[in-house]
Amino acid sequence: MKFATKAVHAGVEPDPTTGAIMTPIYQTSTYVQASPGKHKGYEYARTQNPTRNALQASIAALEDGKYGFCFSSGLAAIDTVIKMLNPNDEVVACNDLYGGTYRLFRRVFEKYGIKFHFVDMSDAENIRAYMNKNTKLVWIETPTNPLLNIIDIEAVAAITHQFGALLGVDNTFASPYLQLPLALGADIVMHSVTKYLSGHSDVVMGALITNRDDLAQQFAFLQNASGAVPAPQDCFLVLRGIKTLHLRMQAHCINGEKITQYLINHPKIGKVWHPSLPSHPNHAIAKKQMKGFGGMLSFTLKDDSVEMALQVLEKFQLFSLAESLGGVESLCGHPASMTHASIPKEEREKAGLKDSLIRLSIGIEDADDLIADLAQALA
Ligand code: P1T
Repeated sequence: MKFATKAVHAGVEPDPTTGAIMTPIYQTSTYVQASPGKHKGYEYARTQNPTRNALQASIAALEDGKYGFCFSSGLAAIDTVIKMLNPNDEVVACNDLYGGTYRLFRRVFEKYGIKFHFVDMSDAENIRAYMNKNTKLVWIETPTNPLLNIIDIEAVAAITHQFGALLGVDNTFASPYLQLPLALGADIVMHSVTKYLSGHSDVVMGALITNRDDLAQQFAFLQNASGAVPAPQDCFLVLRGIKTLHLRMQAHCINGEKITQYLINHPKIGKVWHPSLPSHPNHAIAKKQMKGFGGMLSFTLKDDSVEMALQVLEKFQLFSLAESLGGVESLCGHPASMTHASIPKEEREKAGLKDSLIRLSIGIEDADDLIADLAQALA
């Protein structure tokens, strides 16, 4: 089945009791049993819920995966992956990544004896120096947040597997419409469903997808044992959002490239980070592993001061100044003080994230209106 058909249909069956074409919101905490252990496949809603099952099947299908699991946030999904590890295990992660992921690794899991290395993976070979017999997981975002670095998934998977470790790919910025990490060798795909999958800025949710039976068993165990499950109404909203994922992503990509072109030709702009640019160091890899370049971009001004960046951010009228991304409406943000404030300044700067960086999540509005807003804010 082609992607658009899966987005509309996968995981969703007419409701067996009424024929309702849309999966109902099964707003229940428990299920009645005929006698102890004799039930219709559902015992308790932390363990299973039909609305969640439909969504999990839909997201698994979109990623060309066998199994999908949903969690109450993207971070809860990553938390589940790290909980498979043991003290003294090591993780090699990319050095540019969402601030909350960095905080989870360093401030929550390090104290349980798990060691994290943050590595520039613009060349996949860079990870070799950090791989050893204790390395159990390589964790990447591509494109990365907020610097839009592109990591060669196939190349990283090959090295990861030589060392017997697992590769997890946070596919939030690309969405499964643009990139399918399992097909490129990843063992685990993760999403902040909050973003493109949901698409309408009204849900916080996470997901894990895998083809491996052993990992699926562990995810199911941890989903139930730790209990960070999403609510049925949120699952319904994401099922609804996914039906237009392909159309939204096409619009995000078209607008993303138009805005990039506008910015690179603007006299007040210093540097633009977007994988569509031939000058992007891994443009060729983006072309190889992605179907389009996406709607996220970052830039700095020629006047590279934080004060000027903040002034521009305050001037936007159509772009809303807010954390998050991937919704139909355009957002702007200041990573250093917002989404990435939990990464120490010296770590941010080592990864190339300046305090003057502005990040845009390009929505699906008319590009002319977005450009007019940029023009007036930059003026
Ligand atoms: O917010 P939550 O659903 O828990 O997802 C965390 C997360 C994980 N991975 C990536 C790549 C992300 O971008 C995020 C969340 N990011 C933002 C809120 C943001 O504005 O960047």
